[in-house]
Amino acid sequence: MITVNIDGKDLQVPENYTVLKACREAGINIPTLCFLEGINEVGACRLCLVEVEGQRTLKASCVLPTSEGMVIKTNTKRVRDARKLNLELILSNHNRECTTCDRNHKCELQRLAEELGIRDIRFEGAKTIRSVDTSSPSIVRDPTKCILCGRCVSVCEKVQGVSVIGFRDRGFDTTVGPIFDKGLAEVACINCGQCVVNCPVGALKEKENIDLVWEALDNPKKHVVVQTAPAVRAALGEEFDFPIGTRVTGKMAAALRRLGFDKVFDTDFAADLTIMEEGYELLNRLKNNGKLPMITSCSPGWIKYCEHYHPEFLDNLSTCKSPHEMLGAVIKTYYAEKNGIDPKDIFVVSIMPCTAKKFEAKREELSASGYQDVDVVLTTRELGKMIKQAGIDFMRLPDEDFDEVLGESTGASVIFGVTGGVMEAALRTVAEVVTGKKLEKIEFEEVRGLEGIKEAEIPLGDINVKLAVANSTGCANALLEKVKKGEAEYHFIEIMGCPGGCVNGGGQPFVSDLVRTNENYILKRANALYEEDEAKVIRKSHENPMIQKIYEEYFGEPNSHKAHEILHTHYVK
Ligand code: HC0
Ligand code: SF4
Repeated sequence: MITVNIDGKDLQVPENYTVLKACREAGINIPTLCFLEGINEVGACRLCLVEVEGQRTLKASCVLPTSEGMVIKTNTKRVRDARKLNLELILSNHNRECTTCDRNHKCELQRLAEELGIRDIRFEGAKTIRSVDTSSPSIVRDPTKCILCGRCVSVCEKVQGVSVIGFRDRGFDTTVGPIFDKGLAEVACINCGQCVVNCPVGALKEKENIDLVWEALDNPKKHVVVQTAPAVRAALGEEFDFPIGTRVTGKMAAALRRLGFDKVFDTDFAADLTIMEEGYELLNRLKNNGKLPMITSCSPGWIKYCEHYHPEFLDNLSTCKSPHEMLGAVIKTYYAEKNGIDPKDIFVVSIMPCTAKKFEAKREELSASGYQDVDVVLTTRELGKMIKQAGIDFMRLPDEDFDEVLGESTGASVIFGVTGGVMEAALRTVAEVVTGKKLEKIEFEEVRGLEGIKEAEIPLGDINVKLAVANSTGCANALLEKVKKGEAEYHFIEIMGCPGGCVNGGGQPFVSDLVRTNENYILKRANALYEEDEAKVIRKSHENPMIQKIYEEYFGEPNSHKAHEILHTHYVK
């Protein structure tokens, strides 16, 4: 530990602390725009300036290491004036149409302009003129709002291992985007949206599809069915100022009913169905010398990553469709037949924490009934907007249940939304199927936690099954390289495209850098899902009575011919 003096007070901090970290620990909120801990520590925005005794110039605290006896001043006139000037310069080249901006009230630049007391912008100069990139089915990029902080570039490269966006041109013409001014759809972007959730301003956002859903709801000929992903319930409340980690499952179901959906179903039901299909697929591969390791296939960002960057692993992917696609397919086949509705009149909306699901839903092969399994995907943020547009007072809604039959789910399915959850859910079922005995303990702590890569060995009957779990495509890449080089061997791997899993998906509510300093928001959302699992009466997918019923009535058994036709897919190299 070393001692530093911040604004007249001594503070002990570890030797590797930056001045910014020390100040934040001292309870001083230094303004930042480009900083993202461990990911983008570049000192680009120059808002975190401080005065250091003995130094002539002001220093960017985010990249300044602390040293013994350092005397730091964070609130002098010189510091305040310099920060304000730098913020005005950023604002002078920023498209300030705040009232129509997607990030109105959720913009870190807007908040800092208010906090630093900006009332005039003295330098109204030329503005960067670039066209808005709407080529991607998932993400819209508006360079006129970009502040060149580099957060998206760093996340895409360092966390996701993708690197399809970077700084282009020089000086005043500098911009961020794909190479040669291409659109995001023309490069190998995986649509994960991690650039979006880490953008401090409105330069990156999801492709909004709310109007398509209003149109379907207003069409009396359409039977409009909605389903919600596991991770949405752990974060939707944040859009209505509930504390991070508040579970709002019941209010969400109530809000969807009030929005006018004919049926409110739960993707969790299909997560249970996935466990049946994927669990039996794993057992088949283990018994019959099938391709191993088998790798989960529910995260569409990861699937696109695999197609572009690791096509040699495509045969390792489970052939299961992702749960929401399975549910879409079940709605337009089983449910349509049972209720005498023509699938052409059914409109399926998926509420997902994910931007990549917008792309996934458009894949032509995902159309078991002859029509797309899922018609429109909205993010958690878009659902929040719809609820506000409808004037629904979310806080005061009662808790309601999902609709029968496709709303029934278990604790196993809800933890799909956090890294390790699909693996744990699969183990709960596969272990009981293999041994024929009830598990004494159904929690598999080995695969819990937010580390990028987790490994475990679990005895299942007479084999020790070797498992690995990776979250973020960057970590998936590291894991797969080890497998390729023969340095590691597994039977089953879970991969989720986003760091932490879907709870931190690209479609989830924005969490500012400042809030992240004080709260582990990913862990809080994850814990909300583990709490929901614990609160469920049935916690294993194969014990879901509605899953048993759908096999009896429709599919016969897991991996049957009919199940393959409706619930599975294929990958093209
Ligand atoms: Fe996920 Fe899913 S768990 S990918 O992370 O498997 O997006 O929440 O909906 O489909 O169930 C996201 C979350 C899902 C799917 C499920 C899976
Ligand atoms: Fe990179 Fe993902 Fe953003 Fe595409 S969506 S640019 S892959 S971070």
